[in-house]
Amino acid sequence: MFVDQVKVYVKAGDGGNGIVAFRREIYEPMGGPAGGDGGNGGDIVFEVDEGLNTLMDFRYKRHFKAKRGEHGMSKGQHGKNADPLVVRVPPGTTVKDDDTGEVIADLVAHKQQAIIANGGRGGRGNIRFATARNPAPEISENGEPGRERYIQVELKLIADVGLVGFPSVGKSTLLSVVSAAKPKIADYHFTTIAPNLGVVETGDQRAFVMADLPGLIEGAHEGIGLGHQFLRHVERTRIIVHVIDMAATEGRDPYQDYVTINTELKAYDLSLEKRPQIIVANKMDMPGAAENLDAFQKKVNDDYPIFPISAFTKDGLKPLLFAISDLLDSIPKETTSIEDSEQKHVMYRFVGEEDAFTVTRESDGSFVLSGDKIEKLFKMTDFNHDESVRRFSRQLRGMGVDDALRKRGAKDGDTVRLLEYEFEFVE
Ligand SMILES: Nc1nc2c(ncn2[C@@H]2O[C@H](COP(=O)(O)OP(=O)(O)OP(=O)(O)O)[C@@H](O)[C@H]2O)c(=O)[nH]1
Ligand SMILES: [Mg+2]
Repeated sequence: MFVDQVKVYVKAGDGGNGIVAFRREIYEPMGGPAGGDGGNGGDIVFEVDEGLNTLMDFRYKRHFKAKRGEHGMSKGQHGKNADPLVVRVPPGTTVKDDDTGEVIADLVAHKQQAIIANGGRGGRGNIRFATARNPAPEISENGEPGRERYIQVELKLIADVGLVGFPSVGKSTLLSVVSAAKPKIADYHFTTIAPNLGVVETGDQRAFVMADLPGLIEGAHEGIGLGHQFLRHVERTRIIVHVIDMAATEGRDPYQDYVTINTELKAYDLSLEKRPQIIVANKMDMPGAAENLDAFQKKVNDDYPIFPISAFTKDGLKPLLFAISDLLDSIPKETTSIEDSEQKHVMYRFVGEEDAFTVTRESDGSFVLSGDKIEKLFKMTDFNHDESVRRFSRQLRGMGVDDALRKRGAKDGDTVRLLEYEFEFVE
């Protein structure tokens, strides 16, 4: 599977609940309030790890949940905040909200972090509700729910390795057998007309991105054939894998092919001569290929390693992939430092107002309340204490919920639903 975009579910931790508690001392049988606040829920944080270069880790895990904050305790003790859940992503990862398409984070530099979903605030304990008029309140808040959302994680794949060579030497065939990419393969020239990318797994936790490029021919640097516009892709790859038809299927001399392609690369951009190169002697399953390889090895005087393979029978692939991975490991990547990228944190922003509440009416005559703000208030209310419940009613009245219900025709005794709970409308 070729992963460059995945839909992921994240849920930040809920805040811990605040509690109602009172001091109990020998000389003060009903002491002051002593219920502590809940701890904050854990954030979901994405952090760049330059050691990664694909989104493969998301293939198996697409749900991420952070821990909730600890509940408050008696004697005014606060619950502990939960640690953030840190998810590692490769540089170049973009995160978007799946519903709105809003870009939440653009992660480029090693160690750069972004909060993808904020943990809920801890609920307040009853100490915090004490006033001169109400010194012993029986009110506490539940923790705020952590943010949950679906996100699109995207990675623009940049090829580490570019496959170059004459048309029909087997570049697309090679890509198709080492990755999940499905490029078109055929025995006529210029089958490939646009680069194909594939993620290659070596089987030892390493992976790299391979690009199959359109075939090059003599004069490519001057625009002959299709190659020219794609030579710029070669420019950006860290390694050139030079594929040669060692069976000389089309009657050309393999060594001459090799020289011609290298001349084209150099004519396009001098620096390509210094780009690390690995030579792939393909089509070794064909008669004559072994003799041609002998002759090739005698003539060639660059010290690039040569790997005899058959993309067709899949012989010789493993050593080739390991050699490519080892070579990639030895070449430093161009990376962006945190100092370069403006800020360490890209914080998520709320777009627009929270949807406060809406009233709908069901066929059985009951009224249904829904909306982010009202649902959050509800979840943060501790219904074990009358005072908390009264506070909730006041908050609803403040938001205009009672008026809205009345406008929709609600009368004393009617049923009002919110989430999975039912209340009675009281005038
Ligand atoms: N016998 C044999 N045939 C191969 C091998 N690899 C590729 N071929 C055949 O060679 C032909 C060309 O293969 P492609 O993979 O399309 O070649 P390409 O280099 O991508 O060609 P362009 O896209 O035109 O540049 C196809 O008919 C393949 O089946 C091999 O290892 N052995
Ligand atoms: Mg091809």
